[in-house]
Amino acid sequence: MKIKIVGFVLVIGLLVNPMLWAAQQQVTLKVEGMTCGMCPLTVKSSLKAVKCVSKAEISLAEQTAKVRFDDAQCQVEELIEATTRAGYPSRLKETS
Ligand SMILES: [Cu+2]
Repeated sequence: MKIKIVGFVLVIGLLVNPMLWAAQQQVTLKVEGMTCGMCPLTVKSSLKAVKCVSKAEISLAEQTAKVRFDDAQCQVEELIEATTRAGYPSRLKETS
């Protein structure tokens, strides 16, 4: 009986709290055109400006951007668009 109640409360909690539905996803983008130490900062801020992004780690050496975002709020295409608009065209390298 007690377990049933706990289960019921959990289900209601899931239904009323959309935050629990949010799915974090991490992708690696291959970013082109980064040539100096300032470039990764520009790429990072362009990604952070996208509302669904919670974390962006840019590697100048590897020419990549590891991005954590909420895929309930936006798609990878928006991330690619953001870096491209900032002057650094990117494409999806891997999903994890
Ligand atoms: Cu630069």
